Amino acid sequence: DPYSKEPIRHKVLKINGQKPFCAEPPPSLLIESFITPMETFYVRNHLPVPEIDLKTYSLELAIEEVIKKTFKFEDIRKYPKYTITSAIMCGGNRRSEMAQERQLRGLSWGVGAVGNATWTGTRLCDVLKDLGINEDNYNHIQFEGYDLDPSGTPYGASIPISKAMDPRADIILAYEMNGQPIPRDHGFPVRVIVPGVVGARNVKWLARIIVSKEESPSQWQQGDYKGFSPSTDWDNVDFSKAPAIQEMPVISAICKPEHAETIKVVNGKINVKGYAWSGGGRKIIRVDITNNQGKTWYTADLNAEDKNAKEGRYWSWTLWSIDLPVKEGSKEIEIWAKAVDASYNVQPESFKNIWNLRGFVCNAYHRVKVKLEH
Ligand code: MTE
Ligand code: MO
Repeated sequence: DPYSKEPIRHKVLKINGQKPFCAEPPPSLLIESFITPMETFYVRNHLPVPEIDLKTYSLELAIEEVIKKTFKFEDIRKYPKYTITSAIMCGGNRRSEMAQERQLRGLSWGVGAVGNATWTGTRLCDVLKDLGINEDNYNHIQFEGYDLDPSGTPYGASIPISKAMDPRADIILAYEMNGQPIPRDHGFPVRVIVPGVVGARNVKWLARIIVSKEESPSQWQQGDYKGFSPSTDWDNVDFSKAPAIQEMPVISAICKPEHAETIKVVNGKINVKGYAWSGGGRKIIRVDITNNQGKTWYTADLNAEDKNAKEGRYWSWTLWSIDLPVKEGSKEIEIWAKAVDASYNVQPESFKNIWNLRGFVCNAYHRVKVKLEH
């Protein structure tokens, strides 16, 4: 069994897939702190977790097929050390809600396929600068992991070279998560963090960085993590016709109370909490909450703690909270949330017209129904 040497995981994680391991924390726990603890950070593996010895670990840097450098762990650490705070979100986060609209294929994620952590390491742009490449001659930076499928093919993904070489993109070859060595499930000893970009490009257990004219040939770049129209089905889908998902759109979720929970009304109000995030470094500027299908909108208090983030480089999530008024004597309430980002992008109202066959970018208004106790 290639899965016999998996790490031990926290009991609180809700398991969506055992082999490969995929799991998320419960919503109320998810938003308890601005920085997500490593133990309860969601895990999305596609293959068995590789066993890597720091002493023999190496990272290859290649231009097309030619290996130019081989770094040991210490070589990576010689570069100036940077720390950023960034959320990572799976492209399938909140897929279970889209699946209720119409059947689709993919793991049934709730709202917990996201986490916010500090990442410390070497900037990708510094390493690429040392390779002496001319950005005009290439188009993509590919990443390969040490995790292999049964045929020996590694997990892989790529990002555009313009993004990879931009110091303002804050892309980190991270060797620490929340100030500790990166745990095995999250990419020990080195993973790439591409802030504001879909989780799938944040390759763990980094084995190889390839400067190329082409995108990563991997299944996860070419034949997955792409979006389509609601009328595209498995009979007519052509994955070569859609671009790979990179930056994520604006999204939010209500995490407390959870759907179907019973909660106590205090002074005519209930406390509602959640997160909001947008890709591409676009800060969350507002979160709107309604208790009556949008006839009245209330603005939530934002708790955007990443005070050091510069304009256009807000990679963290934003936690929000509101004391929402409820109608006197009402037994049930449906709460909706929608977020607005710095470009005034707003979430779509429903899943109907954004449904796609693989269930990616599930960012419609989040809706929960709760029972009230007066
Ligand atoms: N990197 C490797 N090598 N193998 C993987 O399976 N999964 C990707 C990405 N990087 C993956 C990977 C996906 S789809 C996501 S959403 C994130 O890692 C999840 O990161 P996490 O498990 O640290 O939360
Ligand atoms: Mo993912």
